[in-house]
Amino acid sequence: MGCRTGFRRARGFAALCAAVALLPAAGAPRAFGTTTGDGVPDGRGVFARRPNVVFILVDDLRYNALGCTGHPFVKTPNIDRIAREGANFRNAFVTTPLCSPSRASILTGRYAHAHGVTHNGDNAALSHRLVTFPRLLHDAGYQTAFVGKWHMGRDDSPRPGFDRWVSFKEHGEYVDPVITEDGRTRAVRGYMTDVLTDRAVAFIRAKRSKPFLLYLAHKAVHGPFTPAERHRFLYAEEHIPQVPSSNDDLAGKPVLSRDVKPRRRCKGGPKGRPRGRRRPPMDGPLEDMVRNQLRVLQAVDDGVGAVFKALEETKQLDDTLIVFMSDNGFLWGDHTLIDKRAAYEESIRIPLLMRYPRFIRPGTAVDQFVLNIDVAPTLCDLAGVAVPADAHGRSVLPLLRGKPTFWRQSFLAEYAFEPFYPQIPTWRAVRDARWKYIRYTELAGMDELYDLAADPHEMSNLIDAPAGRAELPRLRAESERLLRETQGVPPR
Ligand SMILES: [Ca+2]
Repeated sequence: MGCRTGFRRARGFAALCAAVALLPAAGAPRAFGTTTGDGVPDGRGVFARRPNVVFILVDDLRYNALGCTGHPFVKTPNIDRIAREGANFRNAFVTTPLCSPSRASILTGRYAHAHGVTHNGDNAALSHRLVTFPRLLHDAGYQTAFVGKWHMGRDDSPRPGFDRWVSFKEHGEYVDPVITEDGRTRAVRGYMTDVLTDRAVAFIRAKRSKPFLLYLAHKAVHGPFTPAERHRFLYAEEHIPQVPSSNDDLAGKPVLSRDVKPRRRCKGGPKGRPRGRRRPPMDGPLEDMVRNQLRVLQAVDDGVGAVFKALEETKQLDDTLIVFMSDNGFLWGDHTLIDKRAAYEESIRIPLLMRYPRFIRPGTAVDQFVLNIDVAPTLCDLAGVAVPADAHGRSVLPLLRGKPTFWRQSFLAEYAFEPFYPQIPTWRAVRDARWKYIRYTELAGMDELYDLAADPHEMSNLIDAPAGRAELPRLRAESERLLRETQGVPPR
């Protein structure tokens, strides 16, 4: 099937999603529910003081690009401190590996097929209507600030629920950016990550009588990658290792073998040159791009250090939950791809760290599946705000308490086709501890099934193998169950 037909169908999918989404989500915030429904106190009985929240989001950082998540040479001591003194969620995933849909899922706790932000196009109007956790915390008495990249629409005007708003249009610029700050738009001198960190630190240091929520969403580490001047030559001598699946011959991936004029595909693996790039900073050998992304990350780590310092100097550190996560992973030549969007592990898997010593023991490792849709329920729960009844995610507080609890054993992920990226069609995937089934919903005969226990790098498609055929009915049923449970459109 050609991409034109896929696009028409994808638009239909998006329209259905939008129709579903607007019913429960539009309009005024919902009435609060009572609790997570799993016997966990909603916070009001647990904490004498409601914690402050510093939520730090980075863009396009794959899960293993930090010191604390196993990178061989990168130095991220400040980000690592969050994990060392808090929790590292070692199986964290996004429900859609794409910027805008994932951000809306983080903010609402809902799937893209329900909140309606299914693509990276202009979702400005819809994003004004989302019932977000900052909005709920603001209504419950939190002082709130948004600092950074909203990435849902070109409109940089304040979204509901924020007392302070510092943002910019679309992706912004790394050097001397134009920012909109409490209604005033102007160019500022400096490096974007540092500019945002300065605003974040000033908000932390402000005197106040209420708890606060700081939502700090960096432009970093999105391409094209322009490091801060001080990091320009960092890691110059380090060897960039090839990813394990860079030599995938794509024999079991007919989707990736189609001739659709890919824009972001690295033919020949990391040693090759990516084709079809439009912007000069994204040109060059793959190793240089990876190195430059790590250099861009370094300013984020500096910024996390500045946040720690501000919290310590104002004696708020242990009264503050710090969260660090990415909106999606990133494929650095995995299966010959450079991008996110695909259903493979490095695209859907993210780093997720939390520090809050009043609740989380230092060095906690969480191995259950935790998703981007769990962020909003968790932060509501911790702040003593009841979790909205229509959230699909769940508070992770039971996992952090370390007590046996019922938790999801599988999850659904999804992606809706975007015409500028024709290589990846619309898909829906279900993953459990061992298996992943990827259904390309607009294409016949191209589905994929992987045994992640035997084949963690997703090299061997078992969709037609006896072992795969034995698992397929169960995985299809699980996918449909999860879709129904989250008010999705059942498959044809
Ligand atoms: Ca992203």
